[in-house]
Amino acid sequence: MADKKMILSGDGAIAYGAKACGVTLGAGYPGTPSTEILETLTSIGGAAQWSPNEKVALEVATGVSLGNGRALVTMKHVGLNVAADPLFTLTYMGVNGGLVIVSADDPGMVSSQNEQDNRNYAKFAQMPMLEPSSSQEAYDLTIRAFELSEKFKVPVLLRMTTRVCHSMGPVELWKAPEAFRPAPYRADATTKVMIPAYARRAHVRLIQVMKDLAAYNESSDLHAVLNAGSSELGVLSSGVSVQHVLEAAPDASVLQLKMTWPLPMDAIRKFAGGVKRFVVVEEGSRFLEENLRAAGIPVEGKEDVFECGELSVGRVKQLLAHDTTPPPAGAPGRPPALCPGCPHRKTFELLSDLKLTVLGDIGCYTLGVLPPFNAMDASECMGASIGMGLGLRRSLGNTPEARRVVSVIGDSTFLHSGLTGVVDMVYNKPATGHVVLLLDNGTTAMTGLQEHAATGYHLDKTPAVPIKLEDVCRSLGVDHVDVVDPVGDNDGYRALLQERLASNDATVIIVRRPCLMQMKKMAKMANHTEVKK
Ligand SMILES: Cc1ncc(C[n+]2csc(CCOP(=O)(O)OP(=O)(O)O)c2C)c(N)n1
Repeated sequence: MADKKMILSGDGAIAYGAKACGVTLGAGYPGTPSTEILETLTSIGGAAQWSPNEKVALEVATGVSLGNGRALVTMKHVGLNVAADPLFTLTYMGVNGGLVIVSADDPGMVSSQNEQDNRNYAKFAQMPMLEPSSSQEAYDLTIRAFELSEKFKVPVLLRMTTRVCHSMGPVELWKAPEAFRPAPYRADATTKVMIPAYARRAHVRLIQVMKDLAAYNESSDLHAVLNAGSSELGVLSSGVSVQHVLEAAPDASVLQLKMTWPLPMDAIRKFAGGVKRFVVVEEGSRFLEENLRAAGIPVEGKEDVFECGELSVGRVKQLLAHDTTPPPAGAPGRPPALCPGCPHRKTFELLSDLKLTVLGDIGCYTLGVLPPFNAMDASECMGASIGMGLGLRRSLGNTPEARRVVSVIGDSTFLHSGLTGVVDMVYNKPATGHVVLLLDNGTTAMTGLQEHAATGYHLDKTPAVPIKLEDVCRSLGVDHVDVVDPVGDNDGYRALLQERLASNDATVIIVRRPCLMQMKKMAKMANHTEVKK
């Protein structure tokens, strides 16, 4: 019986599911399309925090689970690359309290620098994976993920994609069956300290656990024939693609997988044997197709063009017909741009005017690559601007070109993964030194104005001790740490940048001016507090 019915996004449904499980802590780092999960969790009274990056979030979650608490970890797909180091050993260690990792993938790159398919992480790191196709399933499978995690003592990957994260749908909020009661902490170094002697045993255990999970999946309700249509065409699918298939091929038999690793190979083989034509419809890489082939199940796959971008009803029709005609070009959209009045504009006007070589990073300021600025030479992943700048200076040697190289990074990105770049700048200083522009707008603007460790607030807006960026840089031994206001003292900014570029020193210029959108949000918050008083 449903406790309550609500219209929720997939992200919202995960938060409600975690709350229903009595989650001890949700930890994560913002990233589209995952950000709303923890924002919702905190808004409904769950404990949640922004960690400085995804690796730390997963490590904190590991500690929660060690202490028999339940932990939810959220991130966008590329965040799992950052968290991969603890992840690949966490699966060996196993969990005490349930630990669920949400990877929100972005096929089609609505807001990402690549469209990597994180289903491959489940196989690579050896952990079960669940894939909801709707908000209701996001809620149900979050609860199921905690259950599975505790039953099999492994972390569970809850793999989402943009459409499921952001689409709204009705959700029956049933109560998780067992109220969660944390048990007292008991240390067990033999399963939790991964020295080689213990890790070898743990690996053997993990292989058995994955076999047990495959057997569980075979006989569970986590796969179902949704539309026992004709035996002419049978389609295997998961996630949002299931919805597209039901609409694109209403006469087909459709086998939906909710647990997509380890796979229920016997059930799939049986389904495939009962239809004349057996096709896999999957967004992204050929994860299902290749694993089915490896298990000796003959299957029809897709043309290369369908490895890129999102699927849709129209594209699924094309995929099934092996039709690779590109869709007609839509009306040209308005290109994204820095907001009017954005303080980053002053920096990119300057960089463009001085014709500098700019190694950029990930944030609103990546838009400095576009007209009218055209002021960015490379941008790779969060934190990479500093290392790339140092490497380019090395490559260019003691030349005038080397002196033109600047790294540009935002405040949230700096705390996420820029700090170690500064350590390298001090430790392995290039012959011409280096200049880092740290654009401090007091927020994580790109993903919707989230707090971070230097803003002075937690995720739930309670006050926090702010990390002082200038103190951090000075403590690392940077030769010059300057703070400038790009709007109030634009001439001083230009003169300072030119002076530092001419030196052989290691420099961080903190370019400090609040994001206008953040100022609006803070004003609203202040008014709200006034009214409440
Ligand atoms: C590993 C990883 N995690 C999260 C993201 C999502 N993301 C893109 S930019 C960004 C931070 C932007 O904040 P900041 O550096 O302060 O720049 P701003 O947008 O405020 O100018 C985040 C969290 C990402 N691209 N990669």
